[in-house]
Amino acid sequence: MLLVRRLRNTLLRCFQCNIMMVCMLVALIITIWIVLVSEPVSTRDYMDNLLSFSKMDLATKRDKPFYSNCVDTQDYLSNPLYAKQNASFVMLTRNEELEDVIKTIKSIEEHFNQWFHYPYVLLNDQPFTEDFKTKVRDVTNDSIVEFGTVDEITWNFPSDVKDTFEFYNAIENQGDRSILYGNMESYHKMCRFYSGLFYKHPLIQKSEWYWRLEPDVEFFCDITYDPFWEMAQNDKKYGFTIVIPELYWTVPNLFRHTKSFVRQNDVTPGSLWKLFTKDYDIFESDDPELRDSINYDFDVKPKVSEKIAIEQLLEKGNESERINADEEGIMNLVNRARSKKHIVEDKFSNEEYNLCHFWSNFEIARLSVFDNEVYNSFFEFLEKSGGFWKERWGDAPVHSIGLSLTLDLDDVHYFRDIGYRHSSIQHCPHNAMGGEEFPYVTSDPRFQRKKNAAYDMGKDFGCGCRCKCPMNKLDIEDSTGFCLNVWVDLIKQEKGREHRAETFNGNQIEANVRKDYLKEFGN
Ligand SMILES: Nc1nc2c(ncn2[C@@H]2O[C@H](COP(=O)(O)OP(=O)(O)O)[C@@H](O)[C@H]2O)c(=O)[nH]1
Ligand SMILES: *[C@@H]1O[C@H](CO)[C@@H](O)[C@H](O)[C@H]1NC(C)=O
Ligand SMILES: *[C@@H]1O[C@H](CO)[C@@H](O)[C@H](O)[C@H]1NC(C)=O
Ligand SMILES: *[C@@H]1O[C@H](CO)[C@@H](O)[C@H](O)[C@H]1NC(C)=O
Ligand SMILES: [Mg+2]
Repeated sequence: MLLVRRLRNTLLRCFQCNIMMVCMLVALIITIWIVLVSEPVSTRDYMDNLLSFSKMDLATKRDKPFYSNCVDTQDYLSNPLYAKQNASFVMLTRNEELEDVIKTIKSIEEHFNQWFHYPYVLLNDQPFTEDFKTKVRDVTNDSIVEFGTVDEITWNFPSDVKDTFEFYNAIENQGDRSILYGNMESYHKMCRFYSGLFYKHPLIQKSEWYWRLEPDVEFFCDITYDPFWEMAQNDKKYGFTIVIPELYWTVPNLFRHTKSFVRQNDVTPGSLWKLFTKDYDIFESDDPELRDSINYDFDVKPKVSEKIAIEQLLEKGNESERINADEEGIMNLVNRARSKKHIVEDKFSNEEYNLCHFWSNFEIARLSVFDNEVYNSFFEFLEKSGGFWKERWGDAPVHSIGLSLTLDLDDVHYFRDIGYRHSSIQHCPHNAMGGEEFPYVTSDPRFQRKKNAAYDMGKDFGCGCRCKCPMNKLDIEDSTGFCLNVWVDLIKQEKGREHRAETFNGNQIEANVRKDYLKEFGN
């Protein structure tokens, strides 16, 4: 078990630095070593122990599922305290995606909206066809559906860049470098639109809240309460269901520009900032060189010893005094002179983007988290930098980092109970125990289920309601748990005192090392 814990710590540290490849190699070697040397344990067991969040209770005082079991929806709706919220579903899509749009709407209707009847807003950069509209209206039953077009001025890049050689060259170049979707102009437009413009659309502005959908997404559990209402009741402003790391080469300069924005506008980020940044300022010391060169806990001892040994060497200008102990100092000096300065590549004033982001194809949020002065000027700033075409900034990292300029951790909710799939990534929670007491009741004949429809078995710490998770698919909580781990780590700490890394009292450590050194070598 000690080995497993050590391996887990190594892995976690690895994800935090940018030399991921090297670390993964090390992790691989350690794994092979463990498998060969220690008692035989299957790899499967290791995976289970490594980051098996799906079996853990992640609820804390600061954030937990609003309900940890099914709710009697009829009861819920008739409670006089309940009020339907000013909210709508939002989906940007194309005429040719009709089939996938229908799949999504059927899924959300069956699992949630047949009871709550929130309206839909569908947007497109082209006008929707009559056929598209009719077929979408068919599946939404009595929910209101509105269709909007994104005008060309909003959809296109600013006129001073959109037809330039640099623009096409940059986009083509990203294709050459195999950046995912990098050479698709329309994908860049979509990301830019979702990053800073969707919430300005008149149809979206009609609501206070939105729930973002995409074609071909799937919900696995019943959502038997109203997420908008619960968020309002619990002072939550933004909800996510998947948090994962971004591909580095889509956003190499996003954080650099963010830091410039923060500095130029004197912004004080909220505590959510900690979820997305790696803090390298772990060594509290009067020595700026030590502060800068110590980035990880394993740097502390070697860097401080090196400094003391060199310092002692240089202090002894008196030749006759040079004793054997100085050899260590000389070796250190030689090593330091030979070594390249250790660089954490993306470190800006001791911080780095850790690549984590809320997977924004699912979002339940207040529009005001984007439509405010700070976020709007942040978007303007990013737009001027050209990163939406020079690089392939996704709306997910832009949303996440942008939100953290104003939001605190407590403003955010993890919808752990919402089972969700988009493309090949999915989150599906364990069912709560005792869910059988809450039968499924439908009024819509299309969603009739067999009397004893089979749902997953309830498990300890489960929070899902009537989930039917795909078999043999590792949950994202367990397969890519690094960012979720950061979230859990932060949200379990006391408000206002969240730390991401252990910090060191540098002056004290330095004094102790000096004392030991003098005891051993001094005269
Ligand atoms: N109208 C329109 N919608 C688009 C365009 N590109 C992407 N979208 C929509 O934007 C969302 C994200 O695009 P998608 O291709 O699914 O990206 P992915 O989910 O990141 O793979 C989906 O809802 C698409 O329908 C476009 O050029 N026009
Ligand atoms: C819903 O919110 C929007 C935006 O804040 C507002 O303009 C609209 O009047 C609200 N509608 C209702 C019914 O309260
Ligand atoms: C070297 O230091 C010793 C002891 O501090 C002293 O006695 C000696 O005179 C010094 N020699 C020189 C050359 O400065
Ligand atoms: C629409 O929903 C209502 C209840 O909300 C139901 O009575 C009706 O049968 C549904 N219509 C269709 C076409 O499924
Ligand atoms: Mg998609």
